[in-house]
Amino acid sequence: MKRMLSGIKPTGQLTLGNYIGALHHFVEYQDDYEMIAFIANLHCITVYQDPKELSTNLRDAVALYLACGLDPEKATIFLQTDVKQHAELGYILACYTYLGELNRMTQFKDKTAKNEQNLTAGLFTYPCLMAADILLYDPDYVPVGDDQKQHVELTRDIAIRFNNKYSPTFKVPEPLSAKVGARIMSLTDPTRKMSKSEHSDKGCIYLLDDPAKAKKKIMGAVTDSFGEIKADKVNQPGLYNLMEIAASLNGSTPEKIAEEFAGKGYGELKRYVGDAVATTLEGIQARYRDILANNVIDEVLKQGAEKATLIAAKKLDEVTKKIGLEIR
Ligand code: ATP
Ligand code: LTN
Repeated sequence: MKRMLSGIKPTGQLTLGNYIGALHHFVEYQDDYEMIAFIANLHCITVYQDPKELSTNLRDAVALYLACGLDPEKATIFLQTDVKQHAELGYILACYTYLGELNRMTQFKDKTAKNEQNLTAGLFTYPCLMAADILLYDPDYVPVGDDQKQHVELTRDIAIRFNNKYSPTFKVPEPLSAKVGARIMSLTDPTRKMSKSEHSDKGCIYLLDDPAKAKKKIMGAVTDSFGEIKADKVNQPGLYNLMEIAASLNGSTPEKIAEEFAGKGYGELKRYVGDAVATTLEGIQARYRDILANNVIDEVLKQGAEKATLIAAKKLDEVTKKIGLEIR
């Protein structure tokens, strides 16, 4: 069975973008692949987090992994800091990554361009930790949203470099992102990614939003004044984004939805999308409440960390030996 690995960093509450771009695929893939899904808590602190909020978000993220349908019997689910090898290999791989490569990472460049103050070294080197997260487990595929593809490309370069310098050690993984829903946009500004770090609450739907409130956000989404429903991502990005949301949730495509709604009003389309979102959230939230009530999270994480550590420890051992870090 081929292996797949991915992670989410819950710097806030998980969003519909996380669900459509990532989580939903983890669930789809768990039957046909050996799925490893972790919570990237070390990545969260590249930007300051309130300790109480962070801790709550981590617990919620695990509960939401399960509520969205990840099954701990099939998938390995764990918290990054429970497997100490991530941080160690992250440091090692930073020694095989060039400053120029990190300087080219768009996520970091965007933050620098925004003139954000006090950017940390952790934020700069975070792609090295992400490479470690991946390479410890030799996955074949890494399912991610569009914004993360560049980091997986860098991971491939680091793996190839290390393999060439020593001997084959890491599997070179492929990024995997879906044709529909790899980049869900903000409801208030369809040129920007729907993001939990966004300032306006109206542009982003959270998986724990009240379904009626989520529907309202969809009804208030920015569209355009053409007055005609077409699947035109370039000229009608707001409308296209709404169709992409519904298409991802209902297993359709924006083009098919545009055909169905041709000649109808934007309000009707928005109601359809809003219903699809509300139904999805209701299902997830009902399971989320059950999971919290049943106190299963600690046990899931314990078992996941045990399974993950077996793989990670073996790989790190191989790496440290090859580099010559051990005294024989
Ligand atoms: P932020 O939302 O704060 O920018 P992030 O999206 O970069 O955070 P994660 O929460 O770790 O960070 O993202 C987890 C996964 O969800 C990644 O694979 C990411 O590509 C995907 N993802 C996040 N937002 C979206 C979106 N709007 N559309 C599609 N996929 C997304
Ligand atoms: N960097 C990712 C989260 C992440 C990840 C990973 C995804 C950390 N490690 C390994 C895939 C594989 C993010 O910010 N979205």
